[in-house]
Amino acid sequence: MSTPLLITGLYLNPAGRDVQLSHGEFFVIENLASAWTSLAGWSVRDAAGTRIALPTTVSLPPRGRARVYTGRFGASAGDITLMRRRPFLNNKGETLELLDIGGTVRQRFTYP
Ligand SMILES: [Ca+2]
Repeated sequence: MSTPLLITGLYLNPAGRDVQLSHGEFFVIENLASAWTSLAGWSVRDAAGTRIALPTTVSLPPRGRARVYTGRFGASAGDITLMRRRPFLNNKGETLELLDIGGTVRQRFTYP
């Protein structure tokens, strides 16, 4: 299925706390479209079934990408933070689903 947004990377287990400032776990999301794409209404779901909404106020530029940090602390400019206090990406491996506004699974990304 064609999708404007795609998960292209998972960084599951950084050294230290997984929700620490600027060095925590994250996934990478890319906008494949030639227009800006809003993340509003999109969500991700991990293998344990935890579903997390992406920020409603963020759009990615054409062909743009961003790191989506689990943590609640600030990251570098252009990165996204989910503001969660606890990590959710399984350190031993993870399958992350990307769901669109209608709740349809558009992608399953497994690492490793
Ligand atoms: Ca983790």
